[in-house]
Order: sequence, then C-alpha cells, then structure tokens
Amino acid sequence: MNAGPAEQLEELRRQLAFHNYRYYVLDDPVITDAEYDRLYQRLQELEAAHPELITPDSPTQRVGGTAASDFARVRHTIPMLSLSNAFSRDELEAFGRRVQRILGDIDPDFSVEPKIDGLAVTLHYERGVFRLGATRGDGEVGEDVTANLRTVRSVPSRLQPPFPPYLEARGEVYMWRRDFERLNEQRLEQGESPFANPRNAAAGSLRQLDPGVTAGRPLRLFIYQLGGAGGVSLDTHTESLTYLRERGFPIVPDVRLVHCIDEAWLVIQAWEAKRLSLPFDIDGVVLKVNRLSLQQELGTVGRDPRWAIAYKFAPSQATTTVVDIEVTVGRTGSINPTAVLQPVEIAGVTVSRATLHNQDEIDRKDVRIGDTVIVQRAGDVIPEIVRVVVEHRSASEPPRWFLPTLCPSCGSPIVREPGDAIAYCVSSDCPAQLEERIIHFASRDAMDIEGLGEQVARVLVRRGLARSVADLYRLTKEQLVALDRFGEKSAENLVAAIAASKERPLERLLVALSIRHVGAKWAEVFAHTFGSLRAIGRATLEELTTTTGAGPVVCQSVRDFFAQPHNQALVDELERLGLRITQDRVIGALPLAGEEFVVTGRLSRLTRSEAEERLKRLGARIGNTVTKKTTHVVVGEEPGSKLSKAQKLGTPLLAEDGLMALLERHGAA
Ligand code: 9MJ
Repeated sequence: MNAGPAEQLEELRRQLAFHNYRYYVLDDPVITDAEYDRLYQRLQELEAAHPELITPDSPTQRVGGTAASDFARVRHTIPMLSLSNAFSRDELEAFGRRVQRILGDIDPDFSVEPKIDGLAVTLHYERGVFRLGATRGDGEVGEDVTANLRTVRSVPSRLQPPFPPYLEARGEVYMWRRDFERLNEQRLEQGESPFANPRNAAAGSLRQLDPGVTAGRPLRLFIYQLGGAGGVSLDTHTESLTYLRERGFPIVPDVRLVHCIDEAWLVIQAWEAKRLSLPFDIDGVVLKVNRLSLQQELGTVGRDPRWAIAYKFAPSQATTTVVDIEVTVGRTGSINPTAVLQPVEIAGVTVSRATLHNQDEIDRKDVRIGDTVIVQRAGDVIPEIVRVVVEHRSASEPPRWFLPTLCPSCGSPIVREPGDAIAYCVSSDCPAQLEERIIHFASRDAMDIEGLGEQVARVLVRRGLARSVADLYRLTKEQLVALDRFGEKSAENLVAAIAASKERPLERLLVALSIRHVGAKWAEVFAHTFGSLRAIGRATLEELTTTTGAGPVVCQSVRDFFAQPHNQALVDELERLGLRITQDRVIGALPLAGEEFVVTGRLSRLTRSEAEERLKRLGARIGNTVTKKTTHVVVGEEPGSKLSKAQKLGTPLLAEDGLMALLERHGAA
C-alpha cells in the first residue's frame, strides 16, 4: 500500500466498521476472528505511531457492536469491559511487567480461565429473582434479551439462598459444537441457511425477536464475573466465582490460580493442547489479577481493564482458496471428494486439503474451484470447509462442481443409491479400493501387521504382488527383497508379522474385511453371536437383526458382502491359509459388553439410576468415578467435576440425546 498513514487509517477503519456490522448486526462475518484481530492490531499500531490522526469514531475508541434496533436498549450501570489481547508469550510478559510496575512491591496472583467463544451477557437479579438480561452491545449499551435468556436452561430463574437484595452476574452464552452441528442439520432440512460456527449460532439464537425460537435452541451459559452484589463483601475474583457457584450459576470450568506469568503460561499451553477435544469452542485464555482491591488500583484504560488480558490462540479457522477438487476412492468403494487448498496454517498445522464429504455437502456449501473459503480444524483432525466467502467471487463465477460418473481409478460406473449420501465405485476389482483395503486390513485396529503401512501396501498392489488380502499370506522374503525397499532382515520381519496375524481373533478379521458399516463394535457382536465367518455369511437378514440388535443398514451390508461370489471365495481362501475364521460363541453377548459408563449431571428424560439400569442391561459396567478405564461419560445438566476429569483424560462424552440414541439403537430406550 502506497497510501499515506491517514488514508491507511481510513481504509482500516472502513474495513473494521464493515466487519463489525457483519459480525454484530448480521451475525454473518466474512472473515475469521483472527483476521479481524490482525486488522484491529494494525489500526492500533498505526494510531500509536500517529496519535494526531485518532478520530472519535475510530473502532479503537468505541469497542465494536451496535445494538440492533429491534430490542430495547439497556444502559449498563457498570460498563461491560472488553479485554486487551495478547498473541504471544512476549505480549503476555509485557502485561505482567506493566501490572508489576503499577503495583510496585506486590506480587499479584492471577486467575487463569478459558475464554469461552460465545456472546457476552449480563444478568440482573432482584431479591434472588431473574429480572433483566442484556447483551454486551458496545459495552455501554446492550440489548434487552430477558425473555430469550429465560428460555436458557442454565440461566437460574431464582438464586440459591442466601442471596443479596441485588446481584449482577456476567458471562457468556454459548453452544456445544455437537448441538451446533445438529442445529445446522435441522436448518438445512428446513431449507434455512446454516450458521457459520457455534458462536454465531449462539448469537443468532439469543437475538431472536421471538423467544419461542430461542427456546428451541441448545444454548448454554457460563458465568465468569460478578458484576455486583449489594452488601456482599468479597476479596478476590475466585472467591466471587465460588460465591456465584453457590448461588446456582454454572461457572467457567477449571479456573486456576497462579503466582506468576511463567506458571500461567503452563496452564495456557495445557488449554491449547486440549482445546480441540473440549465439547465447546474456546478462543483463548483469560488472565485476571485475582485480588479485587488490586484490580481497583490498576483501573482501566478506555474500555480495557489493566488487570486482565486475553491470550488469544492461533486460530483454528483460516481463509484460503480452493485450488482443485479431487476424488479419492475409499476401501469400501466410497467416492470421497476432497478440496485441494492453497496451504494455510491453522492452529500450528499446515492444512492443504479439506474433506468435502459428499455431493450434498458440496451443493449445500456450493464449493467451487477457485473459491475463497473459510477452513477450520475442529474436534477431530480432518479439516473442513466451513463456508464459501461468496463475496470474493469474481464476476465470472466458476462452474458448479459435480462428482465424476466414472471411477478415477478403474473407470467403472459410480453409483449413488437413492437415500444414500455417498456414491460408490461399483467395481469389485478396483485397484484404488484394493490399496485402501490392504492398508486398512493391516492397520492397528484390524490385523495389526507391523511393517505393512500405507507405502508398502501401495507398492504391493502396484507391483501386482497383492491382488487380494489373501495374497499377503503368500508373500515370500525373496519377493519383498526384489522390491528394493526391503533388506533381508526387514523382509523376513514382514513375512513373520503377516504370518503372526493369522492368529488374530475373528472379530479383528471381520473389521479387517472392510464390510461397509462394520466397525469394531459390530464386528465384536457378530463374532460373539455367530461364532464363525461362515455362520455370519449364512445368516438371513432377519437372523442378523433379531440376534444382534444391529440396524437394517448394517445387516444388509453384511448380507451384500457375503452374497458376492468373490467374497465367498475369499473366505474359503483365508480358511485354507489358516486364519481364524471361527471363534467361541459368547451366548447372549451384549452390545455394550466391555464398556464402562459414568453418568454425571441431571438428565431430563430419565433418572440417573434408570439410565444406569438400562446401560447395565446392555452389558455395560457403571463406574462411580472417571478413570482411564471409563469408555464413555454421560453428561447431563450441571455436571460435576467428573466432566472436567473426563475432559482431562480425553474420555468420549455423551449428552442426553446421544445416550437416548444409543439406548434406542439397542432397543433399551
Ligand atoms: C470469557 N469469554 O470466557 C471474561 N471470558 O472478563 C472470561 N470473558 C471477561 N472472562 C472481563 N472467562 C471481561 C471479559
């Protein structure tokens, strides 16, 4: 940019005003938070260098957010502060030094808490009764969303006694990622446009003019600050959080007290590491000087308190462009469209591909080659395209994109059955499928063949040494050595590892065969119930469903697999080669045998003991505490410390809906 500082400032302010409007008023941002933060920081830097050019309408002077005119305005008695940001350890240390400089001799403690990525609200209680709730708005004036907040189940309508005559609590309304995804699915079914992320979904849901609409949205609340409590004297921020918890508020989880910035840094890193495995989005960590008298002493500058700072994580979203759309063929023949991206760094990882799932997803998001897109890494590791930034499309729109009609690997037709989201290559002899099947066959959860990874599998198929998984058991040391990649010893090891895999139990072999919809869980049930590959192959659809509790889609897929002559031949061959195609039957094998569930919090459709009873009936053990042995934690409303323990251990969580679906699947709902 060759423009002078005045023009640059003007341009930055214009851009920020536009993005503020998209974000706060339309709930539909076109750039990521991190990009917004960068623009904002550039403006701050430029203004710091040219203070004479600061104007009263600069976003730095009026911290974002225009109250939408449809709601009554609420003037906050105590302004709702924003937080200044730190993007690096250096900036965090600078914050620590400034605090220290102002406080002189005193070494303050800091609270360290996750920064929930939602919508800030303040809640007013009179004589223990919820009277008024408002959004933050611009920090001075927000919107009256009382009626909507009344529909949020974690907003207490009455406080637990003893309560003061007046109390104000501040926090964040947010949504679990899973609830957000379900909401988006519903919206799509109803022909409505999906929300870009859980934060926008929370904001859009809370700022509904009809509280009946808000009531149907899965909103939750975390409180992070006491706004004021008449006649209550508290010395520290953490005491005030405890006080609020005792009044019945859900408090931001895992607030820790540290003595210095070094210690805070360790806690921040721990949050960053577990960030993507939390059920909700956090975009950073907040540090607050804990003693309230010291907060007073430090005061505020503009809208930013000098006693607090938000350390912002590297974004888990970024903007990039779609260079191409490629199609890969999965082990079951599934045709998987993948976006090839201009490489971009997201939360410390360079992302150059994103899954597009299927044609419906591509249509829904309307992804085209050349598009600018927002990409995110969420709970799992496969990056996803959140949405296309249609505003960035040039006048000559790229054409819509459709799956090919022929398999890119073998040229066979690609077929999508009615009702199926996924299209499949119909060939039983497709080299791409075979490569994937062999990779899967040898993988840890299947036959666990050490030394047979992706590269080796591809070479074996491409050199014609493996035309089926059975061929693996006929490989010789000499053949492997001739491939160049192997020495004598490594070839010998691989042949031995393949031979050793013959001893894997039937349930592993069933997983290894790449039968559509049959993963570890159903493989175990089928193996235990039928006791042999042949018995499973002979079973009718009805026998499969009635004896195992598996649904018709899974069972039909098993039938289809065994109905194919080449698969029958494969079973014969594997038996001849000495694999274990039989196993002792476990009479009455139960679908949740071997799993241990812990239930925490209040459920709405069942009592806790009913839930436990039904899980037990399906063969699960019930634990009292979350340990490494726990396989699932069922989380109800207001869960206790078991939730944080589960998050610490990375134990899979199940909300009530998930539990009901599980029980239903096994006929125990
Ligand atoms: C969030 N968003 O989780 C604050 N916040 O404190 C936490 N926000 C905050 N604290 C003062 N944990 C102003 C904002």
